[in-house]
Amino acid sequence: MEQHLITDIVITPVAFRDLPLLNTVGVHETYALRAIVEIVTDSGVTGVGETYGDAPHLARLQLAARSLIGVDVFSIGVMRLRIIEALRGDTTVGGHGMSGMVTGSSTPDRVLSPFDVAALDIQGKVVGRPVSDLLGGAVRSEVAFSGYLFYKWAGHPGQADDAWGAAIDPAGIVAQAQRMVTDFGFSALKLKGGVFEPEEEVEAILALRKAFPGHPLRLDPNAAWTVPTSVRVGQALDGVLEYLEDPTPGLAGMAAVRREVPMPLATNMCVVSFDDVAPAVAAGSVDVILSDHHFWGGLRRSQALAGITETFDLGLSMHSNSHLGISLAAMVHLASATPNLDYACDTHWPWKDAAEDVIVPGALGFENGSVRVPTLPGLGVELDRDALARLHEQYLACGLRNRDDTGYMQRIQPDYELVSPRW
Ligand code: GKR
Ligand code: MG
Repeated sequence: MEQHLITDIVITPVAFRDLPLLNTVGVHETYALRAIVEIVTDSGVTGVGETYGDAPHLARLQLAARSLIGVDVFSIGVMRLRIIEALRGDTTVGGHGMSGMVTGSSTPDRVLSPFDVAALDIQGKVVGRPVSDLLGGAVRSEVAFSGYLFYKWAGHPGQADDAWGAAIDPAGIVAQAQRMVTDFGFSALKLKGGVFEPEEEVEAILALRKAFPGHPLRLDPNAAWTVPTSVRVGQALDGVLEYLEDPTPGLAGMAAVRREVPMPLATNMCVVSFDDVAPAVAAGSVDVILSDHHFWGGLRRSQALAGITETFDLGLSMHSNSHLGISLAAMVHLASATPNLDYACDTHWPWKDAAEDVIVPGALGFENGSVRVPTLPGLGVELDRDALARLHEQYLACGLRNRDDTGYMQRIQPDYELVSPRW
């Protein structure tokens, strides 16, 4: 039996330009950080993965990488055990890549994720099959995504306006949605809320409903509301939302809201690891779990989550953060091979400058809001070494080492306070 033993792992932090997207903890900084993980085997095959680029996470990736040398890339179970062991003495904190919005996810799973993806990329190349086949086979040839709308400023303070311009009221959000639907063809829309008074965000959703009568709509304030506010918003949007995402903090709060609102509740904040699932089911906190292979331990463990949601008759959708093409490829393979993925997946893709990526252009594209599942062996994307070097230089030059939406906001508006729930 031929093995493919890991001989080298290279972790490269990169930065790509980001826009001033507002959320309930602040605003996106001028650059988003990611880490690109390359695994090399003794058979000369290379695989790639992508994850958060925050400094403490990079340190944990390095720790994990050292423990994986000599492991066969077909032994992802062994890789996981090695990573758990390598992180046992780790005392670093933070660096979850989410600016404080999600902190309870499992650290070993978050660290395992890019290695799992890179190992599957290699496995696919070795056997000559796409990653979707290794996950049980694609049940759909294209994966639908939702248009992810953000309140935003016209440009970063001190810089020229960006191409998207400002969106700080219902008219601005509708205009943004129109552009997204025209450019990408999305047939579902999600608004990142928790930024303005809840009533204003209800107005924005109602304006979207009027402008896009056939598009499923979602609203996600990242737990910015108390239980009574969440109930008020949920009832005001009866019949309008496909689901309401993380209106309020915690399993108990979500359960209380869920009893009083008519639409399903979804989460990527109160169920973020396998440990959270049983208490959430027992409390009746959510209807839909938003999976995310970046913190659920990679593609295989995300499939385990899909089995759990099926068992408990929960819905399954997919969360995103600012990301590059390797992550998009991984998301598409996973989604294609997950029969019970019931909703269009989230993606931050439109917010990225199309010219900035670490993969050779052309492998992934949006048509009618969907991405065709790559059919080449592995992930079906190729690392562009010049682009990787450029984005790494950008990382070194930009000076950012952690995602800090709140700190950036406070530099711009010194009286800005982090409050949860805010309304
Ligand atoms: O990019 O500001 C953002 C989002 O708020 C992101 O960080 C969240 O993790 O998209 C995410 C969500 O659905 O909560
Ligand atoms: Mg969310």
